[in-house]
Amino acid sequence: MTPTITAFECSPDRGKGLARDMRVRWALEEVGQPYGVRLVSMAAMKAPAHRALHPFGQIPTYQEGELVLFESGAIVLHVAQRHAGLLPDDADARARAVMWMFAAVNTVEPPILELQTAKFQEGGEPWAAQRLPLVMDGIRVRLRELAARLGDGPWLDDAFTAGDLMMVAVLLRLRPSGLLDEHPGLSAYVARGEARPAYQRAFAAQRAVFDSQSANGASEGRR
Ligand code: GTB
Repeated sequence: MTPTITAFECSPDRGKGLARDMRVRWALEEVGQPYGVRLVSMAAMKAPAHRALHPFGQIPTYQEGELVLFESGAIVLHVAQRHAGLLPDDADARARAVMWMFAAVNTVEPPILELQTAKFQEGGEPWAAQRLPLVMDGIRVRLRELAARLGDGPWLDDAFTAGDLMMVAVLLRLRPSGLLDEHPGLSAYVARGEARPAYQRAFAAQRAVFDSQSANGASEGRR
């Protein structure tokens, strides 16, 4: 059965592939599973029909027959468990891949989200200039630790897994800040992820949505 995911009708990132449908698209491309995409507006996301799928009124969601999932990490894990290609066969290596997925969303992503909040929601506050360097330093700590673990290796474990997919997707959001450039090893790691043909196909698919919406003159505010 072909799954259907949801994505922004009009992504605030203007087609840069930073919204969380991108990691789901990438996972589906990695395993070779065709999928459909239902685009939702900001208003439709908060309407009862969408909240029936996603209690928090967000994207992405994933529907496959009777199965409805939200949370990008849970969706990627589901895809990885259903299909070969994103989780190793060895039980211990599989557990480590899942561990890295959690590390991406639970340890590395939160300080990165804080930076978005500090810049875009709190940027106008009188204390913003003092808070921003603290937030950036919090991210620097995590990047230093992650870079130390990655070392010279191409991936977090022996081979590319869903753990790398999630980690690269999380780190990509940092690129505009310049913080990634402080760690050439991490920059190269992210670039390796982006160079994967499956990433390229996923990126092109989400970019095509933005291009066609732009051609139609659609616009929505940043969220
Ligand atoms: N924990 C959930 C998950 O991983 O699936 C978080 C889902 C989430 O935050 N979805 C966002 C959303 O639906 C889109 S990805 N927002 C609308 C709302 O909450 O009302 C977040 C996002 C938004 C914009 C950019 N950007 O412009 O760069 C990047 C990422």
